[in-house]
Amino acid sequence: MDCLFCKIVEGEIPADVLYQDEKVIVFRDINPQAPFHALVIPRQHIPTLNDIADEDCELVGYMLKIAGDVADEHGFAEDGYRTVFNCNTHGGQTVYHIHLHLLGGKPMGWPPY
Ligand code: IU
Repeated sequence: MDCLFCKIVEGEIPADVLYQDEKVIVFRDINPQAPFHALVIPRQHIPTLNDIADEDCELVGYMLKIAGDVADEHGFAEDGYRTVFNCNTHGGQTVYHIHLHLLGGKPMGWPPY
């Protein structure tokens, strides 16, 4: 499958990995939009949020839990952070393997445009 993030999962493309286990990998975004910007991805290939099946719900919740753990480990959980899932064109999704953006280290603006 020609999926960049599956290639990171398989170790075929290098990434700055911060955390990994049997379900997810967390790595630094190559084009950071905040002092801290990482992506939480499932090892399982799920193209978009629209493709999440009932049996994937626990995994997606786990991604959020891991994001909070990583924020805590990097010292910005208490100040706060932004998590984002982009979906399809209007959502700004460019890589079609779901990923949770974890941004921290500065106050975030709202709305996000
Ligand atoms: P998006 O939500 O699909 O737009 O986010 C994709 C992200 O993947 C984006 O922030 C890119 O900078 C990031 N990324 C990456 O970290 N490594 C890569 O090799 C590629 C994209 I291509």
